[in-house]
Amino acid sequence: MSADDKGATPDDSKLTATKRRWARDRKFITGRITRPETDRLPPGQHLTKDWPVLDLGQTPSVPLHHWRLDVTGAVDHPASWDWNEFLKLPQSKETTDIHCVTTWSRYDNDWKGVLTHDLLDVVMPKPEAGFVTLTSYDGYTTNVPLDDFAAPNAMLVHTWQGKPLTREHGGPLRLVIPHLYFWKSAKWIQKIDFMIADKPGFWEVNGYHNRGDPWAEQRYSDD
Ligand SMILES: Nc1nc2c(c(=O)[nH]1)N[C@H]1C(S)=C(S)[C@@H](COP(=O)(O)O)O[C@H]1N2
Ligand SMILES: [Mo]
Repeated sequence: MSADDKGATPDDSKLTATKRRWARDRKFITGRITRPETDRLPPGQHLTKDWPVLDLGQTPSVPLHHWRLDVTGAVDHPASWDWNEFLKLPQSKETTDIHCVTTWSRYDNDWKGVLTHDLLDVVMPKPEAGFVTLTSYDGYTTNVPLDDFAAPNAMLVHTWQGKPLTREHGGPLRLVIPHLYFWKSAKWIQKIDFMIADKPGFWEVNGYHNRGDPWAEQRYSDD
């Protein structure tokens, strides 16, 4: 991480306070229930052609020669890959849509990277693993059920529209889980921890839904 990234704890920012208030007021909820099979655009979303940047006020800089991805927890084969080792995993392409809880969606993003499926084949989660916690180089965390992490089109991406993923969008490597709201797609990913018990991440303890299905409008937690 670069010098300007050190020190600040992300959770007292203005943006976080605003989003906490949105959760309390249940902003953007339409109450319509739809399905991905029939409705490409989830309820309460609008399309955007550009790609907005959202973060907690920090853009960590991780030089490739310092970069590592750790895979820990309830797996048969824990891993700690450097960049070259990571690129030796099977590489795939996917084209998927983005749905952000702040109501923008962006269609047809061309990604390249490693399918979570292919990662799971290498590390082999133990039968008791049911959840995954993602930790990022900016200190961000988010949690997903293992079944969502293992979705056929979920992937760890390093390339968008044929170009290296920019730093502001989470380069060198971020997660993309297309069927959940985009806050689950951790940028600047550093660690993938396989868990027996679920552990809510940053937005999940700040009023956001634990799962985040856009078609069911799972924007905020129920309490
Ligand atoms: N490490 C990290 N990942 C993150 C975030 C973050 O602040 N830090 N923000 C999340 C949120 S709320 C959204 S909407 C998307 C934004 O990704 P983008 O900036 O590429 O659009 O990243 C998600 N992943
Ligand atoms: Mo977001």
